[in-house]
Order: sequence, then C-alpha cells, then structure tokens
Amino acid sequence: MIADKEKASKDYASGNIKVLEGLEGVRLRPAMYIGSTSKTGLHHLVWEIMDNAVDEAMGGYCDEIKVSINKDGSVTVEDNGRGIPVESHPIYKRPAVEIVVTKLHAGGKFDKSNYKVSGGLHGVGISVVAALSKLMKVVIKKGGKIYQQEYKIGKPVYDLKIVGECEKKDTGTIVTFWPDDSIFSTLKFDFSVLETRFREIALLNKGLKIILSEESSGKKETFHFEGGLIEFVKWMNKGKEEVHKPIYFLKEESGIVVEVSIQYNTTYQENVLSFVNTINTVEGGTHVAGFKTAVTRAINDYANKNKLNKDENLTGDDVREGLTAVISVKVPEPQFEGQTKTKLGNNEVKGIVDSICMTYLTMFFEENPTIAKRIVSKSIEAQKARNAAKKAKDLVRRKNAFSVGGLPGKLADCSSNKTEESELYIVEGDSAGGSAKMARNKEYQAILPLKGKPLNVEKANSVKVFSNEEIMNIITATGTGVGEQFDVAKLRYSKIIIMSDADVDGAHIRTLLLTFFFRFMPKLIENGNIYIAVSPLYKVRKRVDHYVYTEDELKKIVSKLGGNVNVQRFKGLGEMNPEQLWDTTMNPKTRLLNKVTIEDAAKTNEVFSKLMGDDVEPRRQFIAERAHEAQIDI
Ligand code: TTJ
Repeated sequence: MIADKEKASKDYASGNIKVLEGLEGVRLRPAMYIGSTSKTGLHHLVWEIMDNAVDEAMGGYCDEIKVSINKDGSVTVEDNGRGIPVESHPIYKRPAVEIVVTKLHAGGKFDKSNYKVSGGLHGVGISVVAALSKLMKVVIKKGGKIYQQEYKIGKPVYDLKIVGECEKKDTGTIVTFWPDDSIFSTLKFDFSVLETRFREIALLNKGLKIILSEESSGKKETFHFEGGLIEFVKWMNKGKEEVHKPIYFLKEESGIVVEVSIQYNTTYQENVLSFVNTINTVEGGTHVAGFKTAVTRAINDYANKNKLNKDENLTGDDVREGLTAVISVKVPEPQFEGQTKTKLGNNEVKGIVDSICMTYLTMFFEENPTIAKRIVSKSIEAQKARNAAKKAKDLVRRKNAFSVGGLPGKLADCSSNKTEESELYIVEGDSAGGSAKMARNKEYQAILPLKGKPLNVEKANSVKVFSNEEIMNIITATGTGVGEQFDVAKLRYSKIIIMSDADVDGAHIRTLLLTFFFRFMPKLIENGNIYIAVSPLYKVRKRVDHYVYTEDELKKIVSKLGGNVNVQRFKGLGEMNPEQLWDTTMNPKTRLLNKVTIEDAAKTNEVFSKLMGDDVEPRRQFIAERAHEAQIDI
C-alpha cells in the first residue's frame, strides 16, 4: 500500500509537504534505502535504529543498549543516552524529534557537531524506518520528563506529549516499531542474525553493554566485553592453537583513531577483519592496506636486522599465514567505495594506519624477541611452502598440457564456448552427477561431479591444496587460475552453480566449496558468478506433480490440495530421475538459483572458520541448525 499523496497533504501542514514527498519515495522504492524488502531489508531496520544508539555510545554518552523482539512482532531499542532533543526546531518550528523521525536524511545525527564519528553506511536515518513501519513509538526521557510521540507510516499520530515524570538523571531514548506487512515479504526477526551483529558491535566498543532478548522464546543474551578487540581476536582463534598472547594498541593521529589487535595461530589461513566506525569493511580499503604494509615491513625489518632470513624478503602472503587480526578505525568522514560500499576510500588513512602500526610493532618486537622470532620463523615456513607449491603448480600445469584441452577427465563440458551463456554445475556425488549429465542441456551446461567432501582449504597448506585432485579439477574447469595468475578474462562459464543435497552433508559441502571460492577466487563471488542451486525437498502428487522446496510450503500445499495426496521425499539429488532433476533444479525457466554475495561468503567463512576446532559435534550441530541460512536472498 502506497501513501495517497492527496490525502497525505491534507493531513499535513503545508510547510511539511517536501518532507512527505521524501518519505513517499521511501515507500515507493524501499530497496533503494534498505537494500531489499526481504529478510535482509527487514533486519536493516534494526541496524538503522541501533546505529543511532551506538553513535550515542561512541560519543561517550551511553553505556547500555537493550533490544527486544516483542511477541507482537515489533522491536524495541532502548539506550541510556542523552535522549533525542525535544525542543522546537528553529526553522520547522516543530519538536526536533518530530523532524528527526519525519524528515528524510535528518537521521539521528541531528546536530552533527555533537558527533565525532558515526556509522556512515547504514545512516539513512530513523525516518526511513518510520516510513516503512505501520506504527512507530518514540519515548524520550530527558530533564525529568517522559515525552512520547507515535507515527504511522512516518506521519505523526499526535503532537509530542509529556506522559510522565522520571528522575532527572534517568535519560534515554526508547524506539519501538512495527514493520509494515504491505512492504516486507517476511516480518520475522531472526535472533541469531541480531546476536551476531550485536556481539560484533559490543566487541568493537569495549565497555558497551548490549542486552538482546526475545519475548516469545524467553531467550536473552548480554554482550559486554571489557577487553574489546583483544577478546575479539581470542574469540576468532577459539579452538586453534595460538602462537602468542594478543598484541594490542590504540592510537589517535590527526583525528583518526586506530585500534588493532593481532594474534597468530598455527593454521595457514589469514583472518583479518576490518571495521570503520564499527561497520565491517568486507572489501577492505586504505586502512587494511596501511596495516598490511606495516606488518610486512616490520617483520622483514626485524628478520633482516637479526639475520634470521637468508632468503629473499618475505612477501605479504608469507607474513600473513596464520595471522588473525582485527583493525578498527574511527574516521570522521568515511568514504565508502566498492561494489557493496564496504571498502574504505579515504587516502589519508593509509599512511596514518601504516605509521602507527609500524611504530608499535617495531617496538613490540624489540621488547618481545621470543614472540618476534616465532612469527619470523612461521613466515619463513610459509615462504618455503610457497616455493614448494609453485613447483607443484608448475608440475600440474605441465601434466595438464598432455590431457585433452587441459580439462579434467571427469568434466562433461558443454559444446558452447561462449562464456556468457555457459554454466558449470558442480554436483555432489557421482550418482547425482550421472543424472545431471543425462538431464542437462549439452549446448550450454557442463557438469563436474565431486567425489565425497571437498578439501577444507582452511585447514590445508598450499602444497596440499594444489595437489588435491578435486580442487585442481575445479580450478582447471573454471579456467581462471588462482592467486597472482587469476585472470577473470579466462573464465569459461558465467554461472558456476553448486548443486548439493538438501541435508546436513550437502550444507557442509556447500560451505566447503564457498570457502574455497572465497579464499581462492573471491573475484568470481564479487562479480556474481557463483550460485547455489535450490533443489526440492518433496514431490507432492495429486493428478499433477508439485515440487516443494520447504517444510512450510509442504504443509500449505497438502492442506490446499485437501489431503489424500502422495508425498515423496527426496533424500538426495541422486533420488531424482534426470527428468525430475531437469524440471526442478536445472531448467533455467523453472529452477531456483541463489546468487552468492561476498558478504554471504565472508559470513559463511567467518562462522565456519570459527568452528574449525577439532570438536566435530558442535560443528555438525551448528551446520544442521543453520543449513537453511546457506540459502540466501535472491
Ligand atoms: C543529539 O544531540 C544532542 C543530544 O542528543 C543527541 C541524540 O540524538 N542522542 C540520541 C539519539 N541518543 N539516542 C538516540 C537514539 C536512540 C535510539 C534507540 C534510537 C534513535 C533513533 C536515536
């Protein structure tokens, strides 16, 4: 339902018409403001409100934020900050809070000078949330009074009023909103999604307490970390063997705050998370570049000065094997770039981060020679492995030169050689692979069956990765190569589709493959070349066949068809005959494909690598619980 312009303008004082048009725009094109109207967009509403409270915390005016998912489907965010201003706005002559909620882009940053830094990514403002909510209630405790105002789809229901009194020292803002069901395709808030982000916010803002609760289930979690980033890297390294206690430093230079925590573990993977004003910069940027330069130089300087390295200089990749780090910078006016606007562009930040990290690390290595030597010798190990892997890769390449067209024997290639129309299905198991080969359209669909579980590249060093047959098959089939040799122009298929069973093992295989692409061919994910095929769980037959993709859908369709139906459960892809496989999962006209985004992959990788401890059970359980999450917004 879109707000009726004529009616709206009658409801409103003429001076506010411009404001109204702004919010109508939000309802006409919600995706422009919150990304989508599905699950991601719905949660964006919470991030938006939360950002305002976190800004207040970053300014040092608030130390506790409570968020509750209420029984009636609304969400309440409450902080103990100063409270949104209530005095009359000098131009609009309305209470400031009303302008903040009803005027597009006014946001929570009512008076910019009050804020040193603020989240620049989500910052579309509370007005966008108000516009997309059938009801919003704002309560402000300030100066011993309790103020309240409500809004329907962004329009005030009544003037700001005083509803009670409180102690002068009790200040804060309480916002409750009921998302509009005519805008969103789902209204269900996911506890685990909120939990993940809130833990991250709490880890990045030491001392800030965030309490999340869900009324319907009674679940409640408190996130509060006095150790901040130190606890963050410890948590990332959980279940892994650590090389030393975390290194930590916090410095400010030219108004830019740089906070870093570093802890090496004994694995081969690099895990560097970066944030700008608590926003996760998935694509990195100048702060990450500055950090990497400094780490490489500081380690090489130490190694050379102490004559620890007889070979050529260590590369960035060498010194980052097994490196876990969190870099959090606060930048007054961040410029975000990149495909998903998660790459910091500010040039001045690179030099500042570089010099702060270089100074601190040099000092730390001088003072902690045992740790420094351990890190250097780990990097030298990596250097040796890199040289060995290069030989192994060369060998594989020479071997490939003798096979047909250099392609893996197991690949059933398509006849087209036009990348833009060609698709590669990576299929779990030889039997499903066989059906897929029969089902496919030979013209543009290629099939690569996988034997068993793909190698977990998180746990293997590069020699092992490049001598693994299945991994090499994927690399040669896609055509791009990896590492420095990666060349997207050589990509042989525009869609690479992961097709695995809709069960726990299938989810695991999907995760392993995503991890591989994320680590070795991230460009393909960024370019939108990687997809997940969604296959049906059931076939329901009553005269005609219906394919059903979720349990919910099954209930609905069975009751719609009036019971008396024949339900066949597909335990795996292998149980479908080629015709069924074509109809449900491979025919471009009817199939359901989920495009994998770099954020999905990063998230999958993040939770996944965290679960890489040697305990199998929690991992199985986790994957079983989240199996559905691997199926992402389309
Ligand atoms: C603005 O500058 C003067 C003092 O108050 C500042 C302000 O806006 N503070 C503020 C806003 N604190 N908390 C909020 C806030 C909290 C929640 C939960 C939701 C929103 C939209 C704002």
